Amino acid sequence: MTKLTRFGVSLDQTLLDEFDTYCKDQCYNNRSEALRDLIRAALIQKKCENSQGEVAGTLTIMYNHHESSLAKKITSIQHDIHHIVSSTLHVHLDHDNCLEVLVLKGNADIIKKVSAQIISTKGVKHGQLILTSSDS
Ligand code: NI
Repeated sequence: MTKLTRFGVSLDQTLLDEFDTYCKDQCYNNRSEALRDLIRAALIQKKCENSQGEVAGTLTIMYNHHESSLAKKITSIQHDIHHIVSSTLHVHLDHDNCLEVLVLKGNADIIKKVSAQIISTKGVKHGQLILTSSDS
């Protein structure tokens, strides 16, 4: 673990009150942990905006497997980027719908492009990409 450094932050009272409410709502026991997480989130977001950045992420999609050739299309896209798809989880949600979670690792730009391609495929009812990085 790296050395902890203390630093002072000046905030107006209203902003501090809002931050304390945020900390309470998010179940933080202290401001420091909440602030660390917010800083990490900002740094990860910055890294994910950089197309050269190496990131990891999960793409969650929900689709109706009865849709003509949809499952085949989604599998085909995944095979095109097999070096980026680390793992997949497929759950048969009910008679019609499938939930799929792809664990992706690699270039941020490619991950964002392919995720958008999958989410926008006709028949995909809902999809969301969450990016993260182990560097922050
Ligand atoms: Ni299924």
